[in-house]
This record gives sequence, structure tokens and C-alpha cells, in this order.
Amino acid sequence: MSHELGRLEDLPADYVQDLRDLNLVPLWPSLRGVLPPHIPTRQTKPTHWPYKTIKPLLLKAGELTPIEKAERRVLVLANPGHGLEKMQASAAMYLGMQLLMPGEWAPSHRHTPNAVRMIVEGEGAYTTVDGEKCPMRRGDLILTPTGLWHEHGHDGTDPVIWLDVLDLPLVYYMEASYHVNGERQTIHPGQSQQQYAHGGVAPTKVFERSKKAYPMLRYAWTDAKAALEGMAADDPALDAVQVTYINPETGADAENILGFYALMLRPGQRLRLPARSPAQVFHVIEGAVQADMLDQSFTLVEADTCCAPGYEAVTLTNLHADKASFLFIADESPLHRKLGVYENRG
Ligand code: GTQ
Repeated sequence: MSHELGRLEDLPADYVQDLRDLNLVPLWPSLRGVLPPHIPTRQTKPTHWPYKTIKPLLLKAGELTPIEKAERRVLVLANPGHGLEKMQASAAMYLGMQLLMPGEWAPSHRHTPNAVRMIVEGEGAYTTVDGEKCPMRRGDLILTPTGLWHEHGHDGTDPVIWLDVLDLPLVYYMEASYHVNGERQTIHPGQSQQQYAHGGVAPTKVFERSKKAYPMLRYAWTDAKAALEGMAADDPALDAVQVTYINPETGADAENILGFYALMLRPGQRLRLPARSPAQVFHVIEGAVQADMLDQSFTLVEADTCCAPGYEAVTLTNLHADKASFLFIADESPLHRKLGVYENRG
């Protein structure tokens, strides 16, 4: 049952002013705003960022702004529903397309927000995370979790571009976002890529588990793709051919706040994802996919990115009838589950 609540205008102006002078606010005029009926108010709008429109502008940024003047040469994929200046894709997710030109160096820093990179294009770049040199190849996922030093270098001959996904909006909102600059890292042994690259077997820690909270930093696309193709071949009836990027020691999500997944759509497949509370981001690693949500329909080709607000079903259709398409998905599920607000409404 919902009845009309009193408005601010219903109150004597001097009374409201007396409250304000004491840093007090009446709840009832704003109660329905902060606790709307049945479904949250979402500023996150379905938004599509075609790669072909971003790439030339990013390359132009490479001409206009030297790396020393940028530190990170990034065009932010900002959701207009939040206001572009907020640099948010959703309530908790930030997306950016980053360019590194051959020979350039993005210096070492660490920060409280968690980041991952999904490599879009180019050869020869690498990210050093916590002393581990992680080569960047198309489709690879590289973690730079909270607090770990990271820097980017490029020994190749062509521009390298990747998609950054950070939980920056949330960490900033919590007044917990800051960075520290550091020295160039020395590369040390203990390559997580060698130790944890094979699902199902992990290094035996005789006395204790790894001391590292994030034992695996680079997830090669060749491995993730092989896992998806294996699952699809094993069970032709399996609808959601999807893997989650996990911490190989704990089995938990790879990072604490955002979740990361790879999804394979079989030739011509149409897959309805249920309406769940977290917002989601879809990025095409290989193929072409139609993404339908609310009253929007996006045609996503390779390297395109889009986002969907929470509490809405999304239907994904592989636009190729004769081959699989592959998506990278990021969402706010780990956060929603930890906060106890996760819902699947079917
Ligand atoms: O590469 O370290 O898109 O610190 C935003 C902040 C990338 C990075 C971003 C960052 C980075």
C-alpha cells in the first residue's frame, strides 16, 4: 500500500530553514526517492561503445597527448545516465580504453581500486604486476588487484589497446580511492602464469597456502577459450557455456568487488540471461552478438562494449550462424553477494 507522503512545500519555509540551519532534513519528502517501490531507480542506461568509433579517437590522443602528460592514456567509456563527468559505466564499474604506443612506458603505481585489463588489439606490450611480467595478447585477462604495483611497457611495433575495468566508482564513493607512485619494478621469479595456468591442478603448498591474496594474475585467452570449447563439445545441451575467472587457490571470484566471466555462444544461439540485481558489461572477444535489453538492441561486433543496468533481463544472440562467438563479461555480482542484496528475479 502506498499513499501520498507530505512534500517539502507543505512545510512552513521558516521551519525547513530552522532544520537546515541545524543540519537536519525531514525524511518523508524524500522517502520514496531513496526507497522506491519494488525496483531501484537506476541511472545506468543501456549504452553501446562501438570500437570502430573509439579507436581513431584513441590513436588521435596518441598524437595529441604524450604518455608523460597522461600517465595512463585512456578514453573513458562513460554512461550518460550517470553524467559523463562521473566516468561511470554503472554504479560500481568504470571502463576505459587504454592506448600504449611502441616504446612507451606507463610508470609504476598502485591504488586502492581493483583493476583488470582485457587485451583488445596489438602485440608486444606487457604489464608488470607485483614483479611479474604479464605479456598482453588479444583476449587475455590480467589482474591488477587492490594495492599491487603495476606498470605497462611496449616492445612491439604497433599500437596496443586494451579495455580497463575498475571498481573505481564504488571505491571513490566510499572515500577510499587513492594512488601511490613508485619506482620501476624488478621482475622476480614466481610467475603465477606458470604455476596456476592449468585448471584443476595447482601447486602443492606443503606447509601453507600461497601468501599471496591474488596468486594468479594473467589468464590467457587460449586457456579460457579451450575451456569453453571443451565444455560445449562435452555437453551439446548446455545452454550457458560460461566460465568464471577465479582465484585458483580459493575458488572464489578473481577479485573482491567485480566478477569476470567468458561466455561462448554456439552458432546462431540465442541465450536469455535472467534479470539479476548486478549491472553487467559485455565485450566481444571474437564474433558478433546482438544484445537486447529493455527497449534497446545493440549489434556488437568484435571489440565492441556495452553495458546493461541491473534488474533487467538481457538476451544475447550470436549473429554468426556458422561459428561460435565469445564474450567477456564483467558484473557487480561479488559486491552484491557480499552486501546481501544479490537477487535473481528470473
Ligand atoms: O592502467 O593503471 O583506466 O590507474 C584508470 C586508472 C587505468 C592503469 C585506468 C589506472 C589505470
